[in-house]
Parts: sequence; C-alpha cells; structure tokens
Amino acid sequence: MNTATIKFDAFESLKNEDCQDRIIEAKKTLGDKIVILGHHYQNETVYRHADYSGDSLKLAQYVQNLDAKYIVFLGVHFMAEVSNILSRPEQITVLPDLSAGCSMADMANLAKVERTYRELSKVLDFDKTITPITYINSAADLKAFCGEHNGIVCTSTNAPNVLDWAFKKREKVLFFPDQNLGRWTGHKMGIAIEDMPVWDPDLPLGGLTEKQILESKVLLWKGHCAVHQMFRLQHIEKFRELHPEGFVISHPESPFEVCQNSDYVGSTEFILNTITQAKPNTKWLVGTELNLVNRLANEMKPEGKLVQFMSHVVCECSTMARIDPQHLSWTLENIIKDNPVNIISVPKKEAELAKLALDRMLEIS
Ligand code: CIZ
Ligand code: SF4
Repeated sequence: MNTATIKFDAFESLKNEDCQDRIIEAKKTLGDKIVILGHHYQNETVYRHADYSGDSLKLAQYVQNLDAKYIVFLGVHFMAEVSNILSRPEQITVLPDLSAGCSMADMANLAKVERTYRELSKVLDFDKTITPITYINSAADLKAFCGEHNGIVCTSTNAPNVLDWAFKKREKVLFFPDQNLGRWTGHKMGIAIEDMPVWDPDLPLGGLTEKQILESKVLLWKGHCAVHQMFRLQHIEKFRELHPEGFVISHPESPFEVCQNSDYVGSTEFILNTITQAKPNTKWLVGTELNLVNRLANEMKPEGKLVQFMSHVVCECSTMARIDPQHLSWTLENIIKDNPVNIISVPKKEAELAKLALDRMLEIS
C-alpha cells in the first residue's frame, strides 16, 4: 500500500491523551517492523513508548544489533545521524521532529573546524601533533573530520578512556564543542587548567598566542550546553545548608566550579546508576536535564530517596522537548502507510568517515 503522505496539520491540534492511544495502536500494527529508541532527556509523554532507553552511547550500541526496518529515534538530530551511520544500509532512521537539534552541537560547524585546522597548522603540524576529539553532541560532518584526521568521538560516559587513548597517540587534543566536558575530563586526568586554554574559533589563532598553543595539552572549543550552564555553586551551597547529609551529583557539561563542588560527576547513565543503587532515604541534588531528574525523583520516592533538581528555574532541554506525542503518532502512522517522513540520511562519504571515528570510540568503550 502506498498512499499520499499524511500532513502534520492533521495531528497538530490533537490532545496528548488522544495521541497516546494512537501511538499504542500504531506500534501494535507495526510490530517488529519498528523499534523506538528513547534518550533519558525525553519527556515522559513519549519516553514511555521507547522499546530501549539510554544515553547516546548505550543507544548507539543498541543500534548495531537491531533487526527492525525502521528505527524511530526519540532524541535529537545528532543521535539520529549516529543511528543512521551505525545501522545497516537497508534500515531507515526517523526523527519525529526535524527541528529537534542541540544548541551545543550547533556551536561548532565544519567551516569553523576547518578554519581551526588551518590556523593551528600555521603553528604546528596538526596531524602529527593533535588528536581531534568531538563530543558525540556534534553534526556528522564533524565526526567525519575526526575520522579523516586520526581523531575520535566521545560521550560523557567514555570521555576519560577516549582522552587516554588520544594522549597515547599524540601530545595534544583539540576538544569540541563542549569546553566543560573537556576541561573536567582533563582535570580529572591531572592536566593543569592553564594547559587547557579555551579556543575561540571566531578569533585568529583562537585568540591565543603561539606560545600558548605550543605549551597547551588540550585546546577547549568555546562551546557549552545552555541547559547545564544554568547550574550554580549557590544551588549547591543552599542544598548543603538544608541537607548537610545529602549528596550532590552533576553532569560534566556543568560549569567547572559546579563539578568541583559536587560529590559525584558523571554521565546520565552514571547519575541514574548511582542514585538507583544508593541507600534508601538518601537525599540528592542533581545537575542535569529536568525530564531525567523528574523521572528519577518519581521512581525513587518509594525508597524514601529525595531527588531534587539543581536549579530553581525550569531548564528543560527545549530541543529534546520538540519530540512530542503529536509528532510521534504522525511519524508512526506515515510508516504504516509506507510513507516514512523525517528520514535522517547522512551522505555516504561523510558517513564512512564518521563511522571511522565512531568505531574507534566503540572499540574502547
Ligand atoms: O551522551 C548523552 O546521551 C548525553 C547527551 C548526556 C549523557 O551524559 O548521557
Ligand atoms: Fe544539547 Fe544541552 Fe540539550 Fe544535551 S541538554 S541535547 S547538550 S542542548
């Protein structure tokens, strides 16, 4: 059956509750033709339909072992690109709303990274001296750049292993686009803060002197996550005042001083595991995305654990939230009609090079 694509207009005004039934129906109809992957930061209204959930590393690992023809990705654009790159050619990855991007990923682009390559090449032999590492929160063409220039991808789960791998190969690292993850990981390896200067891609020589570049160990791209940037030392101090026996756990995308003053720092998988395995009745202040913290708070209530979000302002990842029940049901119903919409397809050459960098990461994860 091949009929016309259903337009989104028909779904826009549907109520969330009505979409829930339609999603359940569509999943039944599609059976094992589809698999739905959900990132931890997704809203409950769609997350509950995920067949598998995880951080971007875990989801990338699932993708390699799926048989379904369609992979529906509840997450953001770069994750769906990774799914397309790591799945088999006949599999189709769909992102329910194409505007679900990542503002941090957008802080680096190929033109800027290539310009950085040219600027650094004025001072040193880039390919002999520097390993480019891109955080998985980046577009596929940046992963391809890393594939082509002996580089690698990392996630917040495996960043320490990846940095270790990089320093066994070459003396320096260019880390993009998140300066906070790069700085925290380097700091934990014992690298001095002054040996990790910030590289501003909009300035000649990144705003650094030749001497600074030559003496650096890690060049930290001037990029950050707008959500994690909201967490402050004052939030921690206030929590400690009220709950001196409590624990603070933060994501490494948070500002350096927040990480420094936390009891634990790690990826979303690490945060989930740590709090889930903690003793009953413990108290936690958590510095990561709101949807994950709310879900965890509800799940931990029966054990008497208090799980509190770090900021008093609501900082949900607004791009993750674009994946809503309306877009999910629209996507599924078009797949039923054999008219998949919002297919994510990375150009072949780019995908091959990006896969090199992803495979290097998966090998050491
Ligand atoms: O890697 C991911 O999935 C993200 C975006 C955060 C984390 O730490 O899991
Ligand atoms: Fe990107 Fe930050 Fe949203 Fe994660 S929370 S997807 S880094 S904008």
